[in-house]
Amino acid sequence: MPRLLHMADVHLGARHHDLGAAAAQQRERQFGAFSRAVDLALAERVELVLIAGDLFDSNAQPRRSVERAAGELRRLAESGVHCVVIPGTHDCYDVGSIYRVFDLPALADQESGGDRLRVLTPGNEIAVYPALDLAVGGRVFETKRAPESPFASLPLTGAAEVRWRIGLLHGSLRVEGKVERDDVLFTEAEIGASGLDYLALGHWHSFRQGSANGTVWAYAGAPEPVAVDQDGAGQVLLVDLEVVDGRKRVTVQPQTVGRTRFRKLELDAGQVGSQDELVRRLRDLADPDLVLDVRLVGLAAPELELHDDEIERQLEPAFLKVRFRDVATRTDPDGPMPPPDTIAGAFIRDLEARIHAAEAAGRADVALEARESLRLGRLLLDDPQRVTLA
Ligand SMILES: [Mn+2]
Repeated sequence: MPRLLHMADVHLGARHHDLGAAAAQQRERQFGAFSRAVDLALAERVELVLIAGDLFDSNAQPRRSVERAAGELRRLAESGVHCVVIPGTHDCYDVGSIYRVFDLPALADQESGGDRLRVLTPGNEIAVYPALDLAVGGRVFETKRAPESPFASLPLTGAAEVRWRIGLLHGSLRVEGKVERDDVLFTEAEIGASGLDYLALGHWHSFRQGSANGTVWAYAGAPEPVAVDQDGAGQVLLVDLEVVDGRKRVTVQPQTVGRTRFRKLELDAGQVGSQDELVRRLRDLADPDLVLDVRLVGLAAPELELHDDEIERQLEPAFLKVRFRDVATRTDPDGPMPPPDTIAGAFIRDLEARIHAAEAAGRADVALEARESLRLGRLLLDDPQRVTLA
């Protein structure tokens, strides 16, 4: 019974403008996950690999990058593993498509004459594998934005006399109230009416699985997060097609190939004495694959002075990414509340009103800033020597 490996959204060659010097490193991490996905396909002896769009982050990639990706795909071809690639939205099949500029099957599969690697293109949207009793069908548009649902004329629905019918698409499943518009959009009802055994999807970067009227569908998600907030990424899928007691059964097993890990940490501000001490404690968790998200909560001593940006900069070399947010409440400075007709009293009332208004309006960022202003202002008014506004 056929075993498939389904991956999507590898986004090779992503620019990562936001990562600065770490951009090249993140591109290597993505390539590494792609390479481990190929390792997994070989180790698990899959018959067919499906790449459901956005293998490349854009259609403009240097030749050496395309050749390097083809080198990984060649490892599959040389081991007799078939592979079907469908263009996505980032690497869409427009006039300048990477799949028009480069002959990926020729680059990856010279030995067997380009037969083991197939790239679906308009009018060439079916790959049939008689030995596996299986066919793969997709829908490829010549524009990033599709003029219609891919199911409007998806091949395979009724075609090809094979046991296993597999769909391969890049686009969004419509979800009421959540996903109602996108470049390529289809509905669960369309999946349910397709008659497919399995629908391999790409576009969403987190793993997600479901079924509709007997068709099992899944988004593999990105093998390595493309951005450091994609904590549902990091996997590829092993898909087993079996017949058990005369009935078809499709089993999807997510397998981790990504290295990026995510950890959310809440620290009690009451346990933190100083910024230096805090940075030392967090440095103990040093891990170059970890995206660490720290929130300081609870009640902090009024004199605890923390600079979020500086803390992030100090910890940066020890982690893949660090986010630090101080949302702790400061205890009031000692002493009685100043009367309302003093500058301190008027200041406090004004800031407290702003905090309440911001919270009522759901503006957590504004409320946080006002709370910090209140804290610093109270310290300044209480003892100007304790705060330096450098
Ligand atoms: Mn994508």
